[in-house]
Amino acid sequence: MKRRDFLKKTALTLGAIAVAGKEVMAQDIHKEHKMPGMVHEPPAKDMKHEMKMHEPIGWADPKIKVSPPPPLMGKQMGRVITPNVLPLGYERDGKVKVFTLIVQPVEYYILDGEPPEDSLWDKVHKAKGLMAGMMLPKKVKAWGFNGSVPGPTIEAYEGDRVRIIVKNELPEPTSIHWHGFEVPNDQDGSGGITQPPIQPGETFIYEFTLYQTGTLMYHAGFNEKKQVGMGLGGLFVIHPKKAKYKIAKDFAMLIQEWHILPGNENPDVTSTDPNWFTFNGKAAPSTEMLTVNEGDHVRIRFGNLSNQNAHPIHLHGYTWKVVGTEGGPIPESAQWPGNTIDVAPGTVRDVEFIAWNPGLWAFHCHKLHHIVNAHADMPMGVMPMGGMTTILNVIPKEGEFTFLGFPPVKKIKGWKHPGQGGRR
Ligand SMILES: [Cu+2]
Repeated sequence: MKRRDFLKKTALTLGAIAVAGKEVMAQDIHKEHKMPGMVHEPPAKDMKHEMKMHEPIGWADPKIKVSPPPPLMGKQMGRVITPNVLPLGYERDGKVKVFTLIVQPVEYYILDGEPPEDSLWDKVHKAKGLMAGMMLPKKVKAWGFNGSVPGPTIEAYEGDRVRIIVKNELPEPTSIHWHGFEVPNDQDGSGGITQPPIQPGETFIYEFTLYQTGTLMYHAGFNEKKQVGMGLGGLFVIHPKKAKYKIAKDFAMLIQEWHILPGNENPDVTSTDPNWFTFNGKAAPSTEMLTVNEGDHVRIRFGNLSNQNAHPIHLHGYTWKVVGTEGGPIPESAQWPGNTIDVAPGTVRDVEFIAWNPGLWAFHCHKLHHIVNAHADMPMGVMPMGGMTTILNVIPKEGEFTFLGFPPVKKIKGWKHPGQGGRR
């Protein structure tokens, strides 16, 4: 026997002895400690349910059939425009406005890929093609309402009695919190504090009267870090009974952030390093532009449901007035001018201005990490516009819009530059 083979054989034999010795010892210990009725017994039947609770829960439970969006999607008062998101209509039960929200798994695209050919986005997106692979469609397995991420925008009037029927089609319990609403305690939707969580397949009905006005939000009120991170949020606009002035275009934008690794469709909800940033669930260039006519009185409402970051939203070419927060309208004497508004998580900011300055105006978060897509290690080249970026398209009163050739900026007759923007 060669020396090498001898050594190999000896090692194997020694190994076998060691293993056998271990087995003997283990058996002894086992015998010594075995007592009837302890851990050695198979689990009793009534423990089965408890065991099941510890099984990993996925994005969707195949046993739960996901409902199609209710027919009320898209039918609404139609006063607020939520780009990329449909509004939610209501039915009436006497004086009560009845809304339906189905909380469910939603598979959708944060980024649709290249903008449609010859679309305005296609024309503006000059840097496209310079970074191969950055415009690949990005699919995400999110959670949403009525097939939509974020959920549909709900609109109602001050004084309305609303009933919101919430059906849970998630693979785990949930509840819906009415963020900033002054409602009776049992309607707050804090799962585990003000109500038992809504179990998968179950329905819960909220009903309350709206005493406030302004931009509010709704979001998951149970297992929030995960469920809000999975996308469960939406906007709720309460109009005053009587508006003081007319708004031509009233936009609403829900701000969200995500961590979704390249090649992965599942958001990492434990991450504190988001890499996808969305306006109404979409990253540029899949964000719908905000189109207005020159001279329009424009309002834009921002609500932030990000897990982590405040987003300083900036508009080119304009000075706006901040006219509202999550607490409702700001008295005129306390409104303040600006062109960048920091929207912290959980807060709302409403801004207004007159669209006096025609053209295509970049409109984006000013944390520049938040305005590109597909964050990954890669050689730096020209990174096309992405993330929390959109465009305010102010169509001039005279002359046709031509890309890079629109009429020179002119002032509306009688316009005094306020330096403070907003309404005159
Ligand atoms: Cu940002």
